[in-house]
Amino acid sequence: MTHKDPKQYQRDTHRAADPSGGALTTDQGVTVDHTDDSLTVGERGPTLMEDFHFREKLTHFDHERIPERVVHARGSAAYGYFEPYRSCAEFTRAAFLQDPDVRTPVFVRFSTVQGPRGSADTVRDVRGFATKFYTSEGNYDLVGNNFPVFFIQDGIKFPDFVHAVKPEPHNEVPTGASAHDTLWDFVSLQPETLHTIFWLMSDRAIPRSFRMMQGFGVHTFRFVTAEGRATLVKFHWTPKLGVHSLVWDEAQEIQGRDPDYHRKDLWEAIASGAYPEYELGVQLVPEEDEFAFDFDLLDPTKIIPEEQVPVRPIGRMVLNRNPDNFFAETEQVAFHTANVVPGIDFTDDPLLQARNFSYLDTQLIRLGGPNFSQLPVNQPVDAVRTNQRDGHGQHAIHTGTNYTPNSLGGGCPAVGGGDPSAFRHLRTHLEGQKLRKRSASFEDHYTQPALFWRSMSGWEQRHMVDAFRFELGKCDSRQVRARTVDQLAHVDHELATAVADGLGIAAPDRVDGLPDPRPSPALSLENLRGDGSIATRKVALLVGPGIAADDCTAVRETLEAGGAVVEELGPAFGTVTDADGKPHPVDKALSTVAPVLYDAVVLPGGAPDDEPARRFVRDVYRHGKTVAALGGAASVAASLGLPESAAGVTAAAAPDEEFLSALTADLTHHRHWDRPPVPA
Ligand code: HDE
Repeated sequence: MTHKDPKQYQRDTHRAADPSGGALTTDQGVTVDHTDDSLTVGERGPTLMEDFHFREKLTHFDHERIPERVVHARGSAAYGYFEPYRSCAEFTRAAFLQDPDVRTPVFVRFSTVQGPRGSADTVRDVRGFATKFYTSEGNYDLVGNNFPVFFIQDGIKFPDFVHAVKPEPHNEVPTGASAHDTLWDFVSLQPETLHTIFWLMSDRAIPRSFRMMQGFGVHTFRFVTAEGRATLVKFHWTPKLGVHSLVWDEAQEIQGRDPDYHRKDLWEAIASGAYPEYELGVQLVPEEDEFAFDFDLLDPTKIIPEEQVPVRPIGRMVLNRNPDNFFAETEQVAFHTANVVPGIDFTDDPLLQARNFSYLDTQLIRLGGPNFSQLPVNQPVDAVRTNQRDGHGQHAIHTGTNYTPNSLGGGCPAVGGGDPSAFRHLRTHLEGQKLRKRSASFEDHYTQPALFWRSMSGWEQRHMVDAFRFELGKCDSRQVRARTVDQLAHVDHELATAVADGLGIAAPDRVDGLPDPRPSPALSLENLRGDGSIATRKVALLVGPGIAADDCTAVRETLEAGGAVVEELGPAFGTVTDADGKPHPVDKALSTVAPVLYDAVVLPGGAPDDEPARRFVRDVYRHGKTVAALGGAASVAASLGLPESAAGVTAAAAPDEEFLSALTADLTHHRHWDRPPVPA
């Protein structure tokens, strides 16, 4: 088995000199004797131009920033590997999809779309899920999102859409939010946005973790075999831990309590060895079946329901290494949809075609010139031999000729005419008139939003209605609100009426001939629960003076054995005195954390019964999370009015097996929606 990671070896060769044990130098390698005071004339005098260390230090600092990404500016990333389950030679010649014994290094960047680099993680937004595979045949970038569809059908509308969703131009408000007039104005006038808007109003837009969300290539791509046979393909990433979300109220609170919530979650999971894992699946459609669907496979606002074309698992990806330097790696990574390898090709999806232009273009301004592929994170692991030369940031010292054909350089680098590993664009027959016209096959904008809506469970639908009411309620324009409700009425009358009701608008008239699609159960979070493990779930144990230490130990041991992360929260850092008079360690002071940062709370016997503890338990319950109480603490839970019989609430005298397995099962369930409301 070849499990050496060539990307990690390559990174080592680029690492800056180890600062430990060495002296501070200038950029020229000259040792510096003093860096705290500038060179001046007398102690109070002006600074001298000849202070080259001062000038170099300030100049470099002045130039530290580069333009942030125009979209997907806020991101977090990790290295890892991909391995196929078996050879996919039947569908594609792509080298990284052939041998289950070969691991291909990857770099994955997750992101939000709307907000700037410093915006909060848990906003309602699409999440980017971009993967760079460093394959033996060059870099392959699968630049996807956590929704399988996109807001627009043709890339020429991208600047319009992004201008509408970004903060409004006059006052740069709101940051990291779609709840404002310009976005909904655009949506109400451009019904092709609706399907993706439905995903945006669903719980998919507020993931619990990057490790608990799906990823999709969105477009239909092509696989190509060694014989040149093509198959249409859609890519799906599915997390092993299942797909889980936050509650909107919780997501908003986390924006203040811990704006780096997803970034830290990814980092800490990898640092602790709980490596995030995703399965790669494909939906394959033979070329001859391209027109067998009641929508166009080139239309990126449509999914292929999984019940129609099942997802075949083809491999898995594990993220097992945090980057060493955020700027050098996470910020400077440059993805590009046109980075494909032999065996993977494009379709004529007009959004994909536009992306194939835009990603190269954007790197030129963002990374300052044409040599960004020489940056360590972007470098392929196979050899690069081009005739491209010079330009800003050229790091390579090229030798030999720089043109083709040549005889003086022995004809090198050779153009791989006969080389079977060369990339060859799929030969396709095309003819048509030059025109600007959307295909009639792209016209239906209402059936798939209806499909999505109908596929949601009761609680998912309730959350969507709340989300529509919230977002539209933040719009000042009455006509924008009314026009959007009108659009919803073309999808589902009940939904439109419920939203209208929340906005104080009259229920819309019934639209004739509403779409009537069959639901797709694969779309509901109810059916995406993953492997059922409790790994990395965060559980708070509330402790204080007189705590039953044995309860804490029993709960801790059981949950940690399942991979959960348990933190004991006390009145202050240090220790509390337990029921036996012994010091009991506290992991964190309650005042430094918040209930929204945990998946469950457990009250051991003797747990504090004060206002901060009660507020904590009430909030955990209110957000549908697991609550468990032991010994005397069970009466604390009861005194809060939490019904013992409510879903996800467990109380017992002692941490016996029944209690511990009920607690574990409740945690596995993630959230408990069908509960009586929180007592006043
Ligand atoms: Fe992007 N997109 N995009 N996009 N996109 C960028 O590239 C663009 C689209 C996606 O972590 C930019 O390097 C156009 C769909 C991700 O670095 C930019 C169109 C999907 C990322 C750009 C789309 C995506 C980007 C900004 C319509 C899901 C972050 C900085 C034609 C399948 C990658 C950059 C990272 C980033 C253009 C539509 C996903 C400007 C023109 C559809 C995950 O080039």
